[in-house]
Amino acid sequence: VADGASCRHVHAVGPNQCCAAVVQTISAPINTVWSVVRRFDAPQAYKHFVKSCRVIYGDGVHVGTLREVHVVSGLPAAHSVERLEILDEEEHVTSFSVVGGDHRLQNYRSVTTLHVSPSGRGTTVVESYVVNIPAGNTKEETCVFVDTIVKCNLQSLAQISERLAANRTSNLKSS
Ligand code: A8S
Repeated sequence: VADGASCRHVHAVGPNQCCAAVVQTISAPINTVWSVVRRFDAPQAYKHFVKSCRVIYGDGVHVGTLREVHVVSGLPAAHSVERLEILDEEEHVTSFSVVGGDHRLQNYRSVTTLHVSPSGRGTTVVESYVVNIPAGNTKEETCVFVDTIVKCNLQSLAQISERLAANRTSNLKSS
Protein backbone atom coordinates (compact mmCIF):
# COMPACT_ATOMS: atom_id res chain seq x y z
CA VAL A 1 0.00 0.00 0.00
CA ALA A 2 1.73 3.21 -1.10
CA ASP A 3 -0.42 6.34 -0.91
CA GLY A 4 -0.69 9.52 1.14
CA ALA A 5 -2.48 7.84 4.02
CA SER A 6 0.38 5.37 4.55
CA CYS A 7 2.71 8.10 5.85
CA ARG A 8 0.49 8.36 8.94
CA HIS A 9 1.94 5.06 10.20
CA VAL A 10 5.33 6.58 10.95
CA HIS A 11 5.58 6.57 14.75
CA ALA A 12 8.24 7.95 17.04
CA VAL A 13 9.12 4.93 19.15
CA GLY A 14 10.92 5.42 22.48
CA PRO A 15 13.39 2.92 24.00
CA ASN A 16 10.78 1.46 26.34
CA GLN A 17 8.03 1.22 23.76
CA CYS A 18 6.92 -1.26 21.19
CA CYS A 19 5.36 -0.65 17.83
CA ALA A 20 3.71 -2.97 15.32
CA ALA A 21 1.05 -3.07 12.61
CA VAL A 22 -1.75 -5.41 11.64
CA VAL A 23 -3.16 -5.66 8.10
CA GLN A 24 -6.62 -6.95 7.21
CA THR A 25 -8.22 -7.29 3.80
CA ILE A 26 -11.98 -6.84 3.61
CA SER A 27 -14.35 -7.71 0.75
CA ALA A 28 -16.35 -4.51 1.03
CA PRO A 29 -16.08 -1.04 -0.51
CA ILE A 30 -13.88 1.47 1.29
CA ASN A 31 -16.88 3.75 2.05
CA THR A 32 -18.71 0.90 3.79
CA VAL A 33 -15.69 0.09 5.97
CA TRP A 34 -15.16 3.79 6.68
CA SER A 35 -18.80 4.19 7.81
CA VAL A 36 -18.01 1.81 10.70
CA VAL A 37 -14.45 2.95 11.51
CA ARG A 38 -15.20 6.69 11.52
CA ARG A 39 -17.62 6.40 14.47
CA PHE A 40 -15.34 7.42 17.35
CA ASP A 41 -18.45 7.45 19.55
CA ALA A 42 -19.33 3.81 18.80
CA PRO A 43 -16.29 1.49 18.90
CA GLN A 44 -18.56 -1.27 20.22
CA ALA A 45 -19.98 -1.57 16.68
CA TYR A 46 -17.00 -3.81 15.88
CA LYS A 47 -14.75 -4.08 18.94
CA HIS A 48 -16.09 -7.09 20.82
CA PHE A 49 -14.11 -6.31 23.99
CA VAL A 50 -15.98 -3.01 24.36
CA LYS A 51 -19.05 -3.32 26.57
CA SER A 52 -20.09 0.33 26.44
CA CYS A 53 -18.80 3.72 25.37
CA ARG A 54 -19.80 7.29 25.98
CA VAL A 55 -18.41 10.58 24.77
CA ILE A 56 -17.34 12.60 27.82
CA TYR A 57 -15.95 15.65 26.01
CA GLY A 58 -16.42 17.04 22.50
CA ASP A 59 -18.69 16.07 19.64
CA GLY A 60 -17.19 12.81 18.38
CA VAL A 61 -15.81 14.20 15.13
CA HIS A 62 -13.31 16.83 16.20
CA VAL A 63 -9.79 16.18 17.45
CA GLY A 64 -9.73 16.32 21.23
CA THR A 65 -13.03 14.48 21.71
CA LEU A 66 -12.76 12.09 24.66
CA ARG A 67 -14.57 8.79 25.06
CA GLU A 68 -14.82 6.56 28.08
CA VAL A 69 -14.77 2.90 27.10
CA HIS A 70 -15.79 0.06 29.42
CA VAL A 71 -14.46 -3.35 28.48
CA VAL A 72 -15.94 -6.79 29.10
CA SER A 73 -14.92 -8.71 32.21
CA GLY A 74 -12.03 -11.17 32.10
CA LEU A 75 -9.52 -8.62 30.81
CA PRO A 76 -6.77 -7.05 32.93
CA ALA A 77 -8.70 -3.75 32.79
CA ALA A 78 -12.17 -2.32 33.24
CA HIS A 79 -12.07 1.00 31.46
CA SER A 80 -10.05 3.34 29.31
CA VAL A 81 -10.26 7.04 28.42
CA GLU A 82 -9.37 7.72 24.79
CA ARG A 83 -8.75 10.90 22.79
CA LEU A 84 -9.53 11.37 19.10
CA GLU A 85 -6.29 12.39 17.37
CA ILE A 86 -7.13 12.18 13.64
CA LEU A 87 -10.39 11.84 11.71
CA ASP A 88 -9.59 12.49 8.07
CA GLU A 89 -12.69 11.81 6.00
CA GLU A 90 -10.92 12.35 2.65
CA GLU A 91 -7.89 10.17 3.25
CA HIS A 92 -9.76 7.62 5.42
CA VAL A 93 -7.41 7.92 8.38
CA THR A 94 -8.33 7.82 12.05
CA SER A 95 -6.24 7.75 15.19
CA PHE A 96 -6.78 7.75 18.92
CA SER A 97 -4.60 7.77 21.99
CA VAL A 98 -5.24 6.32 25.43
CA VAL A 99 -5.09 9.08 28.03
CA GLY A 100 -6.46 7.36 31.14
CA GLY A 101 -8.05 4.30 32.65
CA ASP A 102 -7.13 1.39 34.90
CA HIS A 103 -5.22 -0.77 32.41
CA ARG A 104 -1.51 -1.34 31.71
CA LEU A 105 -1.30 0.13 28.20
CA GLN A 106 0.27 3.49 29.03
CA ASN A 107 0.77 5.91 26.11
CA TYR A 108 -1.08 3.68 23.66
CA ARG A 109 -1.71 5.32 20.32
CA SER A 110 -3.01 3.72 17.16
CA VAL A 111 -3.47 4.88 13.59
CA THR A 112 -5.91 3.16 11.23
CA THR A 113 -5.85 3.77 7.48
CA LEU A 114 -8.09 2.36 4.77
CA HIS A 115 -6.94 1.73 1.21
CA VAL A 116 -8.70 0.51 -1.91
CA SER A 117 -7.20 -2.96 -2.35
CA PRO A 118 -5.00 -3.66 -5.36
CA SER A 119 -7.81 -5.68 -7.00
CA GLY A 120 -9.96 -2.54 -6.84
CA ARG A 121 -12.94 -4.33 -5.29
CA GLY A 122 -12.15 -4.51 -1.60
CA THR A 123 -10.44 -2.60 1.18
CA THR A 124 -7.13 -3.07 2.92
CA VAL A 125 -7.02 -1.85 6.51
CA VAL A 126 -3.72 -1.08 8.20
CA GLU A 127 -3.69 -0.46 11.94
CA SER A 128 -0.40 0.42 13.59
CA TYR A 129 0.23 1.21 17.23
CA VAL A 130 2.87 2.27 19.68
CA VAL A 131 2.68 1.64 23.43
CA ASN A 132 4.88 1.64 26.52
CA ILE A 133 6.18 -1.76 27.60
CA PRO A 134 4.70 -2.28 31.08
CA ALA A 135 7.12 -2.91 33.95
CA GLY A 136 7.60 -6.65 34.34
CA ASN A 137 6.71 -7.46 30.73
CA THR A 138 8.88 -7.98 27.68
CA LYS A 139 8.48 -6.28 24.33
CA GLU A 140 7.31 -9.59 22.82
CA GLU A 141 4.64 -10.14 25.50
CA THR A 142 3.31 -6.64 25.00
CA CYS A 143 3.13 -7.01 21.22
CA VAL A 144 1.43 -10.40 21.45
CA PHE A 145 -1.21 -8.98 23.82
CA VAL A 146 -1.97 -5.92 21.70
CA ASP A 147 -1.72 -7.76 18.35
CA THR A 148 -4.33 -10.24 19.61
CA ILE A 149 -6.79 -7.46 20.47
CA VAL A 150 -6.19 -5.54 17.23
CA LYS A 151 -6.48 -8.70 15.08
CA CYS A 152 -9.79 -9.59 16.75
CA ASN A 153 -11.08 -6.07 16.15
CA LEU A 154 -10.10 -6.07 12.48
CA GLN A 155 -11.55 -9.53 11.84
CA SER A 156 -14.79 -8.37 13.38
CA LEU A 157 -14.64 -5.17 11.28
CA ALA A 158 -14.30 -7.36 8.18
CA GLN A 159 -17.34 -9.47 9.08
CA ILE A 160 -19.52 -6.47 9.85
CA SER A 161 -18.46 -4.51 6.75
CA GLU A 162 -18.98 -7.52 4.48
CA ARG A 163 -22.46 -8.05 5.92
CA LEU A 164 -23.29 -4.33 5.46
CA ALA A 165 -22.03 -4.42 1.87
CA ALA A 166 -24.11 -7.52 1.07
CA ASN A 167 -27.24 -5.91 2.56
CA ARG A 168 -26.68 -2.69 0.64
CA THR A 169 -26.35 -4.62 -2.61
CA SER A 170 -29.56 -6.61 -2.03
CA ASN A 171 -31.44 -3.43 -1.01
CA LEU A 172 -30.39 -1.85 -4.31
CA LYS A 173 -31.57 -4.89 -6.26
CA SER A 174 -34.97 -5.02 -4.58
CA SER A 175 -35.73 -1.31 -4.98
C1 A8S B 1 -8.35 -0.79 20.64
C2 A8S B 1 -7.07 -1.43 21.05
C3 A8S B 1 -6.70 -1.90 22.27
C4 A8S B 1 -7.56 -1.86 23.41
C5 A8S B 1 -7.26 -2.24 24.65
C6 A8S B 1 -5.31 -2.46 22.39
C7 A8S B 1 -8.19 -2.27 25.82
O1 A8S B 1 -9.42 -1.64 25.46
C8 A8S B 1 -8.44 -3.70 26.16
C9 A8S B 1 -7.73 -4.33 27.18
C10 A8S B 1 -6.72 -3.68 27.93
O2 A8S B 1 -6.10 -4.25 28.81
C11 A8S B 1 -6.43 -2.27 27.61
O3 A8S B 1 -8.43 -0.38 19.47
C12 A8S B 1 -7.62 -1.51 27.03
O4 A8S B 1 -9.29 -0.67 21.41
C13 A8S B 1 -9.43 -4.49 25.35
C14 A8S B 1 -8.69 -1.33 28.10
C15 A8S B 1 -7.11 -0.13 26.60
